[in-house]
Amino acid sequence: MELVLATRNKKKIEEIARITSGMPVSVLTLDDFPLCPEIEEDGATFEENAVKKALAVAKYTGKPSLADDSGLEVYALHGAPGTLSARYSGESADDRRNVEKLLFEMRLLKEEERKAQFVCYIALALNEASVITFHGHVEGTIGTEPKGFNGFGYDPVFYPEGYDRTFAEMGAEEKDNISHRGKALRDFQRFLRERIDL
Ligand code: ITT
Repeated sequence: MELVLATRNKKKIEEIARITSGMPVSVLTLDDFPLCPEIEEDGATFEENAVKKALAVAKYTGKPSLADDSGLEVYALHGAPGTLSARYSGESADDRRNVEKLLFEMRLLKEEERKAQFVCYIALALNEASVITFHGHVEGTIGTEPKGFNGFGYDPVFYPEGYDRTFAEMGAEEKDNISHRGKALRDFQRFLRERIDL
């Protein structure tokens, strides 16, 4: 089955390609469709945004599409940065600025107030009208300074529950085994095995 990944985030593409490498799918990206228009992520939830991206790309390409909408929710910040995770620090947001802003917003919080979760929604649009979603999450704690250089986004400050290393201090396989994205994609894999005649 050919699948177009409805994302322009290179790090996500790396993770999705890695986790789906044993599955019977061949992955195309938006680089294969350079004129595909930008999709505005204006949904109130991760699920809405993932569905919107997958349907738009399936419609444009005429092929099944897989979208990922994900982010970090800090409970003491009422779920922020949430669906705004990629753009948390504003117009010129990048991973470093987003982490800096997060640490600043959390500077007065004690250890027990630093709980958070990573959430990932994967939407599979089989065509422009039919879509299925899968999701995964992982609980953890936000550190007080960045640690490690692997991964992307908020990985350097996220300590998954039960570990004393951040996601950015872990190898790819170790993160995939416990991450929100790994869980959602393994759910997607079970669906493929059970429901689609490959
Ligand atoms: P696309 O919409 O093109 O897929 P994006 O980066 O804009 O790319 P999102 O709107 O889903 O994607 O935002 C996801 C953000 O959440 C991402 O930029 C990171 O800041 C954060 N994030 C999601 N998964 C993460 C992970 O595994 N590790 C660290 N940060 C993550």
